Amino acid sequence: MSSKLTALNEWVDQVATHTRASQVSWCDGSAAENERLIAAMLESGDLEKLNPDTHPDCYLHRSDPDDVARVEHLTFVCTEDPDQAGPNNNWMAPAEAHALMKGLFAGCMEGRTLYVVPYCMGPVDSPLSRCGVEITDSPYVVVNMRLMTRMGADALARIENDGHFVKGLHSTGELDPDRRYIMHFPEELSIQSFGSGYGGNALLGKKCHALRIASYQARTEGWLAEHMLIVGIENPQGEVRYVAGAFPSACGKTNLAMLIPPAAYREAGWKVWTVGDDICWLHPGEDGRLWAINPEAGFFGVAPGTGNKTNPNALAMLDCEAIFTNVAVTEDNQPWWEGLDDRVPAKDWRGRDFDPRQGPAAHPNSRFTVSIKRCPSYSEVAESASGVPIDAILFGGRRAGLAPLVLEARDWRHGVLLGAGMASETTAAATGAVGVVRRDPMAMKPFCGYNFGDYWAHWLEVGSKLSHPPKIFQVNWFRRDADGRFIWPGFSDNMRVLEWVLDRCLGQAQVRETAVGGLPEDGAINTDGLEQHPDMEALLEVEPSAWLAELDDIAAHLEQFGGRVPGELRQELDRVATRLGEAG
Ligand code: GTP
Ligand code: SPV
Ligand code: MN
Repeated sequence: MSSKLTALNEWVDQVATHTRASQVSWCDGSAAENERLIAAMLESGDLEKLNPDTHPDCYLHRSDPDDVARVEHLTFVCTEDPDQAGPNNNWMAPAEAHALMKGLFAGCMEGRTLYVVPYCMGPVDSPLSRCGVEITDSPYVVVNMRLMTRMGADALARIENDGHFVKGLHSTGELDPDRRYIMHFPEELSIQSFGSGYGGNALLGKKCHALRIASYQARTEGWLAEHMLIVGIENPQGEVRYVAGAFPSACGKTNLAMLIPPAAYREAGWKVWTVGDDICWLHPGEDGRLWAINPEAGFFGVAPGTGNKTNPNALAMLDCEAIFTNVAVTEDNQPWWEGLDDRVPAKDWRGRDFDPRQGPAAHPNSRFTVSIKRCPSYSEVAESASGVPIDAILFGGRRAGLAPLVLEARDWRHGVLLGAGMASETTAAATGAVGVVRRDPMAMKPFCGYNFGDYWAHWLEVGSKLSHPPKIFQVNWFRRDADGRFIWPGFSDNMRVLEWVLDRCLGQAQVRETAVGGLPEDGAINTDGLEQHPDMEALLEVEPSAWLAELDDIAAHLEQFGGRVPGELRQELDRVATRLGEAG
């Protein structure tokens, strides 16, 4: 190994000694290595083979029933100064966190193999990409990282070139929820995760590196690391425009990223191109626009609700070379989840005979892992070193009331306020109560690696550098009627909102200015061909008294961040409140 990799080798040796790993295995990302790992996991029971006729090379993993989602209360940002982490994060002093983790990791890999997983977030040849190395004792993590990132030999070569990388240390430990911590040390560019084998807790390239650590780095380097999908919309003239969208976990990013336009749109020549479904790194370009790359190479997507009507592109990519975590299976061993079809599954996510009295068959946060290249709408530009230029940014939440289907920000500063003021109903993506409205600014509440006050200031700062900033919109696909039914059809019909958004970017579609932002004029959202005519009045309703109360609540939320909240943001909030008061 070259001298440039000395630091890496020393770290691996040190960890192997401390954890008393029986073997060290450097992962090259090859197909042969993947096959060996899968064979071993079939042997150990970590994986089960799914029906090879219907789902060749697909596997099921059943996680520990107490380890099924991200654990926000056990996730920490450990900076010297607690104000650096901010009230939006759990904080622990670095020395204390290191001592705690050292104790947990001591001897934890005895009898186990330590895998060294070099990975690159973003195209290996892009200056915008960043590398890391995850040490893990979980072969499940290795095979998932191979699908989710550019993992192996190419990444290692880039690390050798760069001379630096983010250090991630992971062990599943005993999967004891009382001995589980996800620690971030942004000042050291390192992560330590113990006691969970699940998704965002264990695949350290994803939320830990590409969001928490990257957002911290991005702040000092002048860019943004965001919880956003990236989608390209091609119009009948063949022009492609790119939209980025921040929606909280399990609020529709994957679905919007690969939507199939309604029939009339397809016939007219509209196409949708998938660039990314979860994470987006945004860089101001020399042309004054904002350019985006997807640092990931695969999807770790929500299974429930994925069906032929809602997301046919996802189904098409899931019939080969996919890993399913905590889904149910049918009699003939096909993966199954609620919303897939009307078959009755044989076994639930825990492997028990399915009994509806014991709850849903698939865990509500059951997921699939698959390479982005298997997506029928995959866009080659996902490999572009410079990324794609963004025309519009969407901030979306899951809100039964209040938030209209779509709302246009007056300008960047107002858009930052819309993002900072986001709230959404909690979902099964994290442990804890589901369906509770909470503030989730920019969909980054669980993922921002530093103080939200500084983060909003940074958003304003980035915007001030753009001569052609994207237009910002708020969207809500989840408004409900008095009976609790969604009043917007959603999924492919979200194309109708995207069309209006893109027309607005060209200054074309009709808008009605209101105190809280721009709403589509009557008839400006195309509803032709919908089976049921949606109640557009209800979807676009902005109720002044409810909004005044909301603005008060947003103001109280901002106050938690005290002096770190940029004055401009407070002034913007006052302006909106004043306009609303005058209008009322
Ligand atoms: P993470 O991977 O957790 O970050 O989530 P995500 O934002 O990618 O969410 P995803 O697209 O997987 O959607 C989560 C759930 O919302 C699924 O059950 C979807 O079926 C459902 N969903 C997505 N889009 C819509 C929509 O437009 N309308 C409705 N009613 N449900 C939707
Ligand atoms: C999310 O919870 O937002 C996810 C899944 O995308 S995880 O990788 O577990 O964070
Ligand atoms: Mn996510």
